[in-house]
Amino acid sequence: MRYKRKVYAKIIWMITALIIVSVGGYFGVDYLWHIDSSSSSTNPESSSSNDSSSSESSSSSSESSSSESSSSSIYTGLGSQSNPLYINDTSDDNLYLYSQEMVSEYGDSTLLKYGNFEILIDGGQGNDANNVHNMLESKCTDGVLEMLIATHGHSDHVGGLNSVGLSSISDINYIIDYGYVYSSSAHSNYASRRAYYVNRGAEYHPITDVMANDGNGLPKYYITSSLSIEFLETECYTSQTPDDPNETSIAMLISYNNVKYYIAGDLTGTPEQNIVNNYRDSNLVDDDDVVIYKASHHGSTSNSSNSTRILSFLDPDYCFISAAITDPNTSSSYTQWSPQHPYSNAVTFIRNYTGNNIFWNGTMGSISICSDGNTLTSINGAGRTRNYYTGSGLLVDPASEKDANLFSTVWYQQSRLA
Ligand SMILES: [Ca+2]
Ligand SMILES: [Zn+2]
Repeated sequence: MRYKRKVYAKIIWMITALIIVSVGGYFGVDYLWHIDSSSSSTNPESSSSNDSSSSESSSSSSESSSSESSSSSIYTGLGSQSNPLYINDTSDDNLYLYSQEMVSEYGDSTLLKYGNFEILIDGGQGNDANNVHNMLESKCTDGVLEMLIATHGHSDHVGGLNSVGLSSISDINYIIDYGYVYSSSAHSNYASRRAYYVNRGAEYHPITDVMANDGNGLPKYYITSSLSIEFLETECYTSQTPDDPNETSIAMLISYNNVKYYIAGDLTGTPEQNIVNNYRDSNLVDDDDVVIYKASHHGSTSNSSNSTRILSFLDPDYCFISAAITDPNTSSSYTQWSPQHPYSNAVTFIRNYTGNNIFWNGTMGSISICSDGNTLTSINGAGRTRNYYTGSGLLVDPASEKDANLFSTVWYQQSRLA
């Protein structure tokens, strides 16, 4: 009797389930399609028809994501000079660069913003993820990051590109990175975020594909006809896990008319030399350009970073440095003088070109640089959030140094002139 009742119950349950599945399935097709299209990443055209040749589907994914999200960027083209990616949808023609203050010894996270077009280059260490999140939430207000670039696999560059750092970002249009697998939790966390955004429609290109110029990513994207980002051939990009990830750092030049930004992660001397050789006869930089140089490798000279070869080629007018300041009273193994970044000799090399126009987010806090395409119009700090003390133990007021160049800071007087 009990057995029979069980069988009846089973049969009734199976019939009920069948009805639910078939009715749900009927509506489910429509329902799922709406999820896809409203998530602003999957192209409804290519998913519902068979016209998806790879180039068509990849190009339309960025268009669909932008057109469906009311406040996001307006895309018109594919990134060539005559058909640039973006029409500025604001009246603000300034290009802003933000270098996020780092709390974890060293690290690097830079955001460029033109209208609603944002490019994030690296995300600092995992401990800086919340700071990176705050920067993105306040600057990338449409929640769509047009371009994410991860220069190399080290944790002080990809650690903050995790679910915390990117939590305000709903979609990314282009992801360009080092492309190899690096054995660390920072890399794994970043790779899973990358997969998440690719699944939502991001167009992803490892730098080796970009430089092969075979249609899988462009070596030079025009954002507008006068604003571009060019990936530089260092001859050190690789798809294999490298011995020295620093050497594989993606190097790039962002050009806004005659204002040029050189940003190259932790690049070392050999690829710097290769850049000089490869672009010596080009018009990559001209004499009358205003050149803003991000000190490579947090202002280190290990493995000949920030060599006079690259500096004499670029002839920078301004330099910014990303590394955390260290309290002189700390007992940290990362001591307050050398090897505190920036190194003395790197600063000396760079100063030969920039004069006193060297700015460090360790003393200034997060740095904002504004350009109108002709000149650098302002450079300011938000004021550091880390405490720094004089040798006699007095707190140095962050506000007193937020706009100061490196040479006029207490840190420089104490650690480099003492
Ligand atoms: Ca945006
Ligand atoms: Zn680094």
